[in-house]
Amino acid sequence: TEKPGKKMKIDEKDYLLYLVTDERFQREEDFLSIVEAGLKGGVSMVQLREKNLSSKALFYRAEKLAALTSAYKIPLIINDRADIAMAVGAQGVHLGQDDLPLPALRRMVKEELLIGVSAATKEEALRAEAEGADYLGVGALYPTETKTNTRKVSLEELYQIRKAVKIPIVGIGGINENNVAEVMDQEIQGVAVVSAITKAKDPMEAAKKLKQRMLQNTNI
Ligand code: TZP
Ligand code: MG
Repeated sequence: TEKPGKKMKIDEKDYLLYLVTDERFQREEDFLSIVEAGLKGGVSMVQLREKNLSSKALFYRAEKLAALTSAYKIPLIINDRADIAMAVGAQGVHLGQDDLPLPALRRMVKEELLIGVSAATKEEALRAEAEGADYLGVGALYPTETKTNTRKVSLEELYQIRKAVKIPIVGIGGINENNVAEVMDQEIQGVAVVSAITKAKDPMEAAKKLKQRMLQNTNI
């Protein structure tokens, strides 16, 4: 097992099925057990994304999640909060376009954390890559109830972004078992989902099904 706080080696394959949490959209069941079911079903990376917790509550949530993901040897990314990522020994932090500028954050965290960036245009993608982002989340590819104020990215635009940068890309926004194959057809490294797993009756089966549909895709 990797020691918490030690930078985990991230492989392109780790981006395949990226589970993003959002407690508002989870069934009335223990948060950690849903994530664990996802991990058992083949989730390869996890992001803690909680917008309504105090710093203290978020820290404790992150600490528990870090224990779980490190037991499964799966990278953990914390949305917005590099301080919490460092404090719990997570592997990375994820930034939106309105969060701290990447160069400023990089000066603080050096190479201790991966930095992922959300991008919805080729310009944003190219800038993030030039500034040293480790991966990109690109979307929203489909309508989603999980996030308001999303920007629409078409599959064609996703493909153009894929051609423009070299760093790994995960698609996001309304991805489910019915559309995951056409998303992977854009030659990206993986998909990030919230509701397709966390709102499923059986999160482990949902993760398995997504993975199965992705692996039927000959690009991977
Ligand atoms: N960023 C763009 S769309 C989105 C985020 C966080 C929400 C994705 O959630 P879902 O439930 O997989 O559509
Ligand atoms: Mg953010």
